Amino acid sequence: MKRVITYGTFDLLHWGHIRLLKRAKEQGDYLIVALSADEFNEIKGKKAYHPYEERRMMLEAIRYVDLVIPECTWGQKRSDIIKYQADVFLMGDDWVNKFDELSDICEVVYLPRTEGISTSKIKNDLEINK
Ligand code: C2G
Repeated sequence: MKRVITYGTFDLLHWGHIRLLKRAKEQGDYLIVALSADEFNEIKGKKAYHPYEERRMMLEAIRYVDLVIPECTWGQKRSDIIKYQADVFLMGDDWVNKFDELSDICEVVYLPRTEGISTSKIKNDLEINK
């Protein structure tokens, strides 16, 4: 059982997120998503449109996702990987090299982001066309 873990806010869930989760699941057999809590988003300087519970419910409805846990701090990744016995830590490549220090305890994988879609693009496009 190869276990993969990934982190994010996943706000205004879109096809770029889904492609990331699909490819993440393809790296193993079990996918854990550490979902940014609302309080952590404040630390990240992000204000999610959907609160944590709704973002969690939407992620849990995705066939590629096996478990959703809260992400509350930047520093929890190492203990999460140990606690959940993750074999692969995976992020989109906007984070490339940012988490390489985790490579002593798991495989670190960065996948190409999906071009042409993002939560901020959705917000901007809706603002322009309203
Ligand atoms: N993503 C992607 N393609 C997009 C948009 C997002 O592949 N068009 C990926 C990101 O690279 C990330 C995941 O989808 O791996 C979630 O994206 P966000 O919700 O924007 O996550 P982020 O705010 O980057 O949070 O501790 C890490 C942070 O929690 C990551």
